[in-house]
Amino acid sequence: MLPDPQVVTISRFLVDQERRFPEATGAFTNILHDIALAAKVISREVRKAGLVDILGHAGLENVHGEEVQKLDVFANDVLYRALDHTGYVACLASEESEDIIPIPERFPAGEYVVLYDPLDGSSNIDVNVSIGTIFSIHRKISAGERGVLEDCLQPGFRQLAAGYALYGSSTMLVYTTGAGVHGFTLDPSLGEFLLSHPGMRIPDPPAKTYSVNEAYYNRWSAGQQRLVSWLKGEGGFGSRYIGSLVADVHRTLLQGGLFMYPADRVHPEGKLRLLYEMAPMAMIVTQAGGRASDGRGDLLDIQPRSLHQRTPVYLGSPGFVELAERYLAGDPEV
Ligand code: AHM
Ligand code: MG
Repeated sequence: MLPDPQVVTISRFLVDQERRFPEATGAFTNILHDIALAAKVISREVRKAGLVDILGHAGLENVHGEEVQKLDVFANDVLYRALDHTGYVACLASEESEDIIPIPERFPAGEYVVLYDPLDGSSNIDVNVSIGTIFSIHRKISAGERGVLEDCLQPGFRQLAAGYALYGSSTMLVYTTGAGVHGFTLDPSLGEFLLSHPGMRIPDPPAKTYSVNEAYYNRWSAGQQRLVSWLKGEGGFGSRYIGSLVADVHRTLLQGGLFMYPADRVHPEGKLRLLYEMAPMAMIVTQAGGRASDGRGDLLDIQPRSLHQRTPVYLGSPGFVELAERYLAGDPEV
């Protein structure tokens, strides 16, 4: 069947959105466009991941005598090469790189900073479970021509845009620029992201679902233990945990619920990264009518101190996040 010509591609959607802001320079639209292209390239490679056994392993040569890259290294490279030369970006930061990634001197630098986790959950690749790419965009705040660390260490509420690509049973791109959350599904035959989820909102009433790695129960604080005992007991909640952040957040966005990665004895700061993972997810969820907290207050308010800082996270339907905060604070009323 032919696609309906009235379907909206991501390119058209981005241009239409830009027209609504007469002062926009187009730089921002171009960055989002470049990220969407990178997501398509990564998706194409992820779809081939199951074939590595017959085509060749990372670090080895494949049957064509070409070096095979690990997928997370590949994804990191694709994003870098999609963004480094365009003149729109001041500097980059990736979960895969220890320091900020400067724009090479031979290319012009721009006004925006892009932070990303190129392939989150990559340990899930071998078992054919969904994985994803996460990104966050800030405006450069330092005075120099090129971006510096300070430009990357901005609190989440200053993000101009955030999004993720989910390589699931379909590939989706979900993003926000602070005017709602919009989701696009990749039509592999057209090679286009098509608008499939305009104006995403966390449903109310939400699914009564909690999502946490409960194997860590014995490492948790008493408040965290009481919270989960209540959820699955009196609260009547069900449980869903994929162990792949983008997929767990995506489900929470579509169905509601409470996703948690708490601090525990082994991960005193939590496991997930503030800048590459949680600040962007927090912006998306908040824009969709939900909340994201570090267990004490809004995650978007945290002032980062370092690039790879971790944070505990409680994210999803606002009432559930507030309940979690009350348990963690030892509120005797809950
Ligand atoms: P990674 O950065 O090593 O890929 O780990 C990130 C992943 C997330 O996708 C997921 O939410 C979390 O780790 C799961 O951790 P755990 O196995 O401790 O439950
Ligand atoms: Mg990650």
